Amino acid sequence: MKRESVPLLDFLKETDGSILILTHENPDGDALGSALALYLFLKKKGKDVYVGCKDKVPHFLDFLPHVDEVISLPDGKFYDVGIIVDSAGFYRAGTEVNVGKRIRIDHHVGGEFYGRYDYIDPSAPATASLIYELIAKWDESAIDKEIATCIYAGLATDTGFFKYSNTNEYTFDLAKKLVHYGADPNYVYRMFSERESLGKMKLISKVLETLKLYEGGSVAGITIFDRFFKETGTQYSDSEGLVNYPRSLEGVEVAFAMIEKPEEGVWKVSLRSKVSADVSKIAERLGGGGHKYASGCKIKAQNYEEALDKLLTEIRKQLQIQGIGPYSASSEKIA
Ligand SMILES: [Mn+2]
Repeated sequence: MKRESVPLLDFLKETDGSILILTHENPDGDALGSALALYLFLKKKGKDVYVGCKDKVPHFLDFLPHVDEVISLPDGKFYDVGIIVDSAGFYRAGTEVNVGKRIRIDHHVGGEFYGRYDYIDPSAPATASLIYELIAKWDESAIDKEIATCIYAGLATDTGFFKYSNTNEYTFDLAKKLVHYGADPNYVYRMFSERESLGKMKLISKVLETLKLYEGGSVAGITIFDRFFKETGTQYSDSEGLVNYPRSLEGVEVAFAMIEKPEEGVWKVSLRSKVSADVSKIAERLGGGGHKYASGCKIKAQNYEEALDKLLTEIRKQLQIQGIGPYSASSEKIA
């Protein structure tokens, strides 16, 4: 379902109440980039606006302009309006949210709806691109280097720095505009991808030891046990992006990462597809959601084996429904 930006635009122009912009827990570049871009813009427009998140800003995003203004939620305050970005619903905030009107800006398929001010477009490469559209319709001249950098960071990270299937003419067109307004592609890439710690490298090494193939090589997965974080002095946010290792194997169509979360008693699962599998269907059947190529869910189980079994059962089901076998370059048609 596609929702228009105009009702939201009119609402934001008129409102004089307090506005809290918030992201999902464990924010990624698109979530925080989108939230900060909208926050900086609305501040310029004289709005009483705040930006918040349950988790501490992760190291790989601490270069974003004005991250020190991100409020740690819950903060016990009431806001007239809450705008959640890049999330299928307010439940994704992972914390109590005390707001009057609820609004969602997002590019995920499905999820919760809060009314006519929601701005949702699953065809958008990133939530950040929706933020751009919203701002451009209001006052494009307000886009400065800081706002452009935040939007660019969201667009770049959600497209895997312009290589995933959501990379198209529009994506480059928008990137060009953002660079024109002052975003520096090399700076954003270096800040995001080339500031790893030695601990993170040791974590990757441990995680790669768990790499396994299933279903004749069309499925690959890694497991991140909680003890790995302790052994390497890393934390949960360091697991971001590791699912791309199993995806990079030849022949793999569905890749997954299972992350142990003992404090919640669940296994957090990240799912990725390479060409044709729709991993959002797998995630949805396990109580999660996302996009065709990138989705996630949480699995409750007595132990690791049970969680893995639940996951593999749903992956197998989806591959059967779609009639997908091991993928190779020669089987990919160039249309
Ligand atoms: Mn996104």
